[in-house]
Amino acid sequence: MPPTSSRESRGAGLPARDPARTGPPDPETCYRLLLLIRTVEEEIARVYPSDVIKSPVHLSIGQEAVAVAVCMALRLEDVVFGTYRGHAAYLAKGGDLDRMIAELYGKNTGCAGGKGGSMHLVDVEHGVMGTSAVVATTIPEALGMAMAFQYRREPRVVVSFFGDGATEEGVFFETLNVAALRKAPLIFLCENNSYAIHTHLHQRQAQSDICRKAEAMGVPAFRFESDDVETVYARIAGAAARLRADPFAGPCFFEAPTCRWREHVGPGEDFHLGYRTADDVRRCQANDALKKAAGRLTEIRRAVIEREVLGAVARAFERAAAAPFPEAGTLLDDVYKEV
Ligand SMILES: Cc1ncc(C[n+]2csc(CCOP(=O)(O)OP(=O)(O)O)c2C)c(N)n1
Ligand SMILES: [Mg+2]
Repeated sequence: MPPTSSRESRGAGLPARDPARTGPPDPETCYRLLLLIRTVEEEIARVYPSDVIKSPVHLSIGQEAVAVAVCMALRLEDVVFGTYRGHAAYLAKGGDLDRMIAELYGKNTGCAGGKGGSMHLVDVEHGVMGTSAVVATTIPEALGMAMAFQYRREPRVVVSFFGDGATEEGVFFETLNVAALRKAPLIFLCENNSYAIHTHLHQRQAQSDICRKAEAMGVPAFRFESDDVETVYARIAGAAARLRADPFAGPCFFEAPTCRWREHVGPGEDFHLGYRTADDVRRCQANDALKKAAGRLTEIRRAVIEREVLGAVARAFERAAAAPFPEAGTLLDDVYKEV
């Protein structure tokens, strides 16, 4: 059954968001989420060299806008599946901040008990069904959940986030095919940052129009021109409303252009590798969604939100540092889900 709470908790003392809200994106919520994700990831990057974080980290600095726009159009009872670059989707969907940072620290208060790390985030209560280190693996899982909602006639939407690289996996095509056949209430969301590790899309795909691949499998597809929050939000809110109204309305596919500012994995930059230049990234930075969102608020409101977010992030890192590691005897716990 869907969660029953009427207010969505944001964890770590951040104010609740009304999950039933479907109007235009609220500029304060938008700024708060973008700032939260950016601040968390910059703090991860800052502390990473000290080795307190026990897992690889794939930062989404620069990519936050898509996850924020999509998740703002979702309700608490809707769910998302993501990738190892999943901090943004987890936080934007309302995943608990303290439990995420504790997970990165490998602590037993972490959202996966400290055993999953950055690539395996989960917060079922807030509709974050899981992220995975293995490219494309959560795409069929998302379809399974969408088919369950459809079978039970629950007006709930599933979003499957994945990168452009995931569209090269066989399971991507298989999942789109079955989703189209079954008319599943599923939104496929490709965050196209042009790269799989260090290789550009055009060096990997002879036919690199990703929307055409989706359409070839029978899934209507739409490519956003940019990661503008308002535009993405409006389209996704419309798609989600359609799927809630009719769980047999069928899947849809969106491709959103985005830009990863940091290296593929780790806290730094990687321009020395030569696959792209600092100028390429500077061009993306000129369109920073966080700066644009800040510009929509008064200085006073901005200052209030900044204090709130910075305080919550600092507390989350302090709590993670102070929490205990899991007991050795719990190593094999939670390997299988008892049903
Ligand atoms: C099945 C599988 N193959 C290869 C890898 C190695 N790998 C890790 S990330 C990655 C690139 C994926 O790129 P994309 O889907 O565009 O996501 P991005 O990292 O750009 O967010 C690859 C090939 C993997 N983790 N899983
Ligand atoms: Mg990519």
